[in-house]
Amino acid sequence: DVSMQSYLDRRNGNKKRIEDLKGYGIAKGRNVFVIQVEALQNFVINKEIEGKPITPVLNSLVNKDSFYFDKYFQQLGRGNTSDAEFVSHNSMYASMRSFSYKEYEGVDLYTLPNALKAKGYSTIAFHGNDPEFWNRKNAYPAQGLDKFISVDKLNSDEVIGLGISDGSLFKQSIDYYKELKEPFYSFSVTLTSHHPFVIPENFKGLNIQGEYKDTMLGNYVESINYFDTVLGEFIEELKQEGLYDNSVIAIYGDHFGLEMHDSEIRKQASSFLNREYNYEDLLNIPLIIHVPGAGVEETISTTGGQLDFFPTMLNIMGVAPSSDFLMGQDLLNAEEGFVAQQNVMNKGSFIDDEKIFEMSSDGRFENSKAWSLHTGEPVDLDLCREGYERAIQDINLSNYLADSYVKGDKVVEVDKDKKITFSDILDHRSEEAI
Ligand code: GP9
Repeated sequence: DVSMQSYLDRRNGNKKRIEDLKGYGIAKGRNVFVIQVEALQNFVINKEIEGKPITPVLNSLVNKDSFYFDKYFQQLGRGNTSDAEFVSHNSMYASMRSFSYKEYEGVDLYTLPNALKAKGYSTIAFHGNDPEFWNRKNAYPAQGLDKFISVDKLNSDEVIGLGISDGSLFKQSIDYYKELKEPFYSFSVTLTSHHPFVIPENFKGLNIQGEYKDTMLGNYVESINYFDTVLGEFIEELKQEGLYDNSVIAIYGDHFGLEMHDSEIRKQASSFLNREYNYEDLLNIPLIIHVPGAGVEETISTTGGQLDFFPTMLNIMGVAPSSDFLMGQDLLNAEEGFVAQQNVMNKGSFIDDEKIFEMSSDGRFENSKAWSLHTGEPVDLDLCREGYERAIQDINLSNYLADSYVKGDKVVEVDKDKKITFSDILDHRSEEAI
């Protein structure tokens, strides 16, 4: 694929050859199921409570035909769940002025659904609440999500908490798949594990009796276990309908569920994890990309985040990005990981493969904190200066690019004489450029 190679040449200075790319094209032409899971945090994966696995289905996916990204982090702006969607589909930082689906409503951005549509895919989204919630109804068309199935088109036969139960949503989605032109891109946003995580007794599969019974942590893991159970049923239905073998199923969490700044919840989570519940657990969400029959079983521990989802999926789908304007990187082939934060942690904070840097709320670098991602030991702030500057520049650059799109500029103009391309900016990362 010549254009993928030319993209790599531009982005990586010719260091990577297409034939050396891990996972390239392993799901080419398959139907894509992306499931964004409400409040799914990474610590539940392969974890037990009272001797029972919390996520047996996700655990089994992790162990077969999947890439599992265990150092994957949320990256939101003002729009919470909807920003998880926006960042994952657009590989751009979310807006902090307003929520991204408002800020960029109707703006013609290059997105994962649009990239697949250009390859002949049909697209559909499912969500068990009002179509207007987070302005999805108005934002989805330009995002490339052509059909939007939400509460107005669904049977509200089973409602839990904020909307139609995940089990019912999955079951009802099957009928739509039967009618859709293949190949298709399906995007499901789940709801049942929404705060405060209380689900009816007869939906609880773990039957927690000990110290976590009826606590926030106990309710949280019950609701995640419920999601896991209905995910297993969904996969069985895909198998029965002959939709499983030719699929790729990508599952990730939208954002944290258990608040770290609530002392009681923090105490419960710390005691459950047997370590201090901190940002590295709070912001860590799992990403699992399951490719049935592909024979890949690998845990990728390069630090990444929702910004990296789009380029990673393009690699797996064997699609060359037709834009240089992706802020993230293909995590299967990245040499170094880097995730900037701007919402839960102050702007300038970042996580890389070694450490977490927490920018001080007084805006003074010297009052900030940094510690090792692996040992929790303090890290010298001098080692964080470069990452701090990059975190700010990346967010500013992304916002600048998004604003250019809003204004309808296709080329980023830096000064009156010079048109600068994204790869120029990437190479120089110069503050003046933005
Ligand atoms: C609302 C749902 C949950 O549509 O997606 O949103 P949240 O409250 O988590 O942002």
